[in-house]
Amino acid sequence: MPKVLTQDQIDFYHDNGFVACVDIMSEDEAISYVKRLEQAEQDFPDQLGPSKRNNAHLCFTFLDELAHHPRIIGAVEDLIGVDISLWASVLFIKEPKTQHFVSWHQDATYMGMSSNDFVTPWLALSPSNRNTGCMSMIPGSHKEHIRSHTDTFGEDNILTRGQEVEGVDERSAVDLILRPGQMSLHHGEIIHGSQANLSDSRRIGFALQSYMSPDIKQLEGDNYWMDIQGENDRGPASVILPSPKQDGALEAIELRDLVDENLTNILYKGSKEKRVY
Ligand SMILES: O=C(O)CCC(=O)C(=O)O
Repeated sequence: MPKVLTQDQIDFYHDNGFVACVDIMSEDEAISYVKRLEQAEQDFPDQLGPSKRNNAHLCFTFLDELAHHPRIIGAVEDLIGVDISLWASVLFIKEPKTQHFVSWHQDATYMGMSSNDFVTPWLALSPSNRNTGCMSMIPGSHKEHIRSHTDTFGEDNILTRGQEVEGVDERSAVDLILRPGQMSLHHGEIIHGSQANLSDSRRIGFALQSYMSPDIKQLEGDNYWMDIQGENDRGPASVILPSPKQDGALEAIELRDLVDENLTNILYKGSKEKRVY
């Protein structure tokens, strides 16, 4: 019996490569997380700015809480089974009335995994809709394997390399409209992207990128994982990352810097250019 998703939602994910509008928390609770984010941004401006949005769950307790949230993990378990580790996280924040967008891409392209059958929950902490720049998915594209990507390094493109799949038939795109506290889940090979935030408020999404079962191995770089639940023997060369005990502790910041450096080496492998996110 599934824990959080319905059988229809599970079937929809496998057929289409995503599922949306999964209720995780109330809107008020989502707003309380935004308040904690804003407080942390004030207290630790160097640790949460645009160039420091990867793996912030390793130094901020409210993000670690989300990484272990029972409803998020329950939904992930419904899709990939009981043994679950987390590879990385990204805070996708689009400031009001900015041109920042995410080009059509497949997450797994540069992650260097032995299999791309993994899942990314994306939790909306603010309204995510066409006006604020929600994600859009190309249904079924996770069944086509990895397509060739061009690195654009476009100024307003907030993906690492600005990598882009060409020739996407946008007419089939589905916009994922979420209220604060709702989540979508997407497959490592689905083609997706997002447009600019035209609204007067921030669009804040927390992507847990990605949860994987232990049979999926990291083939590039060093092996850093956070154990979430179940049996996750990842071999002697892997480092199991601890949860932060308090916000912005020096030890946790140093560890996160190490993990981010490794992530950069993996995501920019073979690239001539490197950006700071
Ligand atoms: O937040 C966005 O607009 C894009 C996020 C994304 O591409 C992802 O979570 O894989």
